[in-house]
Amino acid sequence: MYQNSSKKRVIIVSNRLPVNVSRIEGSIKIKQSVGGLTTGVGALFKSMKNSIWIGWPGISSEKAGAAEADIVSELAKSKYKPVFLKKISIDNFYYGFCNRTIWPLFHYFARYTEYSERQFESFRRVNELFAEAVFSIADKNDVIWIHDYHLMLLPSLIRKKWPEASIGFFLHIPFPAYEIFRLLPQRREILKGILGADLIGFHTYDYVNHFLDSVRRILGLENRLGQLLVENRLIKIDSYPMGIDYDLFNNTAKKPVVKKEAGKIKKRLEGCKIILSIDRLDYTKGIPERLRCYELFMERYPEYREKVILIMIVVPSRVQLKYYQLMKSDIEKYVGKINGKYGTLKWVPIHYLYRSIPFNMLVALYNIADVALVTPLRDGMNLVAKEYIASKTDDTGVLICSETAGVSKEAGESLIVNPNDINDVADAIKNAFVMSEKDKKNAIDVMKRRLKRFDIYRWGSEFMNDLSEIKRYQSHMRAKQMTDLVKTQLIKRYSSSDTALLLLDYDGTLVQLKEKPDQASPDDELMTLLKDLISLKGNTVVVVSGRDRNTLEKWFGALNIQMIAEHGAFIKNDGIWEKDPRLDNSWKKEVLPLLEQYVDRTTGSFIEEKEFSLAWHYRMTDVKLGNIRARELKGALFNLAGNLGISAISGNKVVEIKYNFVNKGNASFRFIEKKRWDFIMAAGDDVTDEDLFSVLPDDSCSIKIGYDATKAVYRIGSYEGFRDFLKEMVESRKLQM
Ligand code: GDG
Repeated sequence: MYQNSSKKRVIIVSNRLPVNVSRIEGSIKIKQSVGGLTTGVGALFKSMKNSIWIGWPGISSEKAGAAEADIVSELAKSKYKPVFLKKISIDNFYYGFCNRTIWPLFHYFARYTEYSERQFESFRRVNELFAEAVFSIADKNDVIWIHDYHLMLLPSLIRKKWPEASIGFFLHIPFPAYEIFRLLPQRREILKGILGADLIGFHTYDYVNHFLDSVRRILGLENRLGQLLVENRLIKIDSYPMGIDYDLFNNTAKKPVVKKEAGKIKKRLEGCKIILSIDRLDYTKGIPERLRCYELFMERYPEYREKVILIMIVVPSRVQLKYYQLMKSDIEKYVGKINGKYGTLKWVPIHYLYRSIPFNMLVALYNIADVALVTPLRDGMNLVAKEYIASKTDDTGVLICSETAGVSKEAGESLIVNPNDINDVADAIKNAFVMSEKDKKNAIDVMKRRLKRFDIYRWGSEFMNDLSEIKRYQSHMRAKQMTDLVKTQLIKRYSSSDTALLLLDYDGTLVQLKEKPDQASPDDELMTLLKDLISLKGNTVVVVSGRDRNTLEKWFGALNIQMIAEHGAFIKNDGIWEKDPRLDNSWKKEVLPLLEQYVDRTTGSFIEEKEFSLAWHYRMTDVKLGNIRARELKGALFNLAGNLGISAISGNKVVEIKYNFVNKGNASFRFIEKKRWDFIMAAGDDVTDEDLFSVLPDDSCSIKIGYDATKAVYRIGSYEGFRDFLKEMVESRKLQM
């Protein structure tokens, strides 16, 4: 059963409500609608307490007319809140941007994709309408779960008004590869819209990776293990393969009335094996292509004629769109052609139904079908495949499934085909019929157990629990965030101290990180700030850097400042540079050739040779390749490292190699132990600064710049924020003097 650890009220928001409202001769008719989202989320919704579902009821405002109020109160009985749309919005938003732009593009049908600014405008306006509906019914403490591609701007619209809201977003269709997604003129707005959520879910890891790839290339945001920092808010992106209500299908299949129905159909088709095909009418489902495969199967394996029947159910969908009407007539012509070509007086190869069928009949068909032919050209998940398996009570039957449907990732035991390879599919049909009963049973049994475990309730619980987890993590992060109150207290402590030690990392802490290290030289503002800090009585300022001593000397040599260079290989103490006596360069000749190989293999990367360390920089490489190579390089260095006493550490787009004993912590300790300081502060932005934080006495003030995990006690989002803090420190101390 569905379990939500947070116990908060859940507001489900999707384009369509799970019901379809119509007005026939003045009276309101409410009918269950058909579709994957309705079936899956619908089951979950029923099991949620206090939940509300916001969506369009399938009727235009014009048609609803004076009955709008009645519809609202009728739907309220089922906890549905309708959002009424005018006909023009339905045309431009639903039949326009949603179904002429996003749907084809996200399913890799770039050639069917239309681009219209007017339709996008309508998309934006309808998303705003949905936002208003959310604000009118929800409150900030509710969990808001937004579904699917129609509402991709909604997460950020809600976030803008309610910065702390708990927002989940789930995409039911594929998220395409970057090369496809980039074709969309509004790609930035769409990504930013989705990123308003705290948790973003997809059916498969492929879609997760495609999304993260697009975010990285289009918005320049780097993820860390599926987590992204968006305007100081940590969000999570993960895969949640949607399940079904397993027990509902399995138990329904065992009901006497369903068994009776199944028996009747079987009797009518006696002597024939049944192949089942069920889809909404859509070009992504590959219905004409499937017919072509069945035709080839008839041609190639004539022994099966009169022994097999294809039951093809096509459920009407998006009938207003011209293309769908054409597709319907093409399918019907093709069915007629095959039936005419192979049919006999006693037998028709295809039983074709263009309508939706009652649930019990659907389950009866799943139950008796020898083969389910699920060969969409592209499908986010495909629940039909899962429902077929769950409805098997005698554990026999074969699923043939497209590799381009999300479900194939969880149905490894089925016959997986390339839906464009008609030979492959025709042969798979034949193989399904010659498969041993034992193999069929084994395959069905394994898939059934998996579906039972990861059912729709587990899917909902996992998504909701991860959403509350990420909210908890966000508030933990905020706890470290330096508040105005903490700032005031720290500055007070600092300004009343007689001796203060300030240990400051350079790149990313005092200046912005740049593509090339030599571009990050100190600007006038920073030089003034450092001079001010040094001039204050009792202050000792140490720049703790991984940079070489010559660069640091060039920049800061004229100031009365202490310095740590190359992570501690050199220390400038009271004006004199000292070198750690244990250092030598014997290891470099072993490591340099390896680094050179990585430079050759990774365009844009380069080696920086410092006196006692080496750094491989990859900030200017293709991000994905750079990250992969950095991991490989660390692996390759691992074997050398143990023998040579060196270690490779990852910094910000750099891998640094140096002796183990050289680190910012050991070097800084020389300054810490010099005297009894009244106030110690250390600030840094990357992993090498964690060594520094770990040697600080307990009452020190440690500040992490940025949002990665840290040992530091406080956090400031950016180097600019940290400079402001330093300026305040200077001002307050000046006042004390
Ligand atoms: C989208 C994504 C993703 C079908 N015919 C009848 C009927 N159905 C029900 C099935 C099933 C649902 O409709 C179809 O679900 P799918 O998953 O196959 O497809 P989409 O509607 O395109 O759904 C898809 C899904 O969202 C969920 O995330 O899997 O990839 O495109 O549940 O049982 N139900 C009844 N009569 C019918 O004739 N009663």
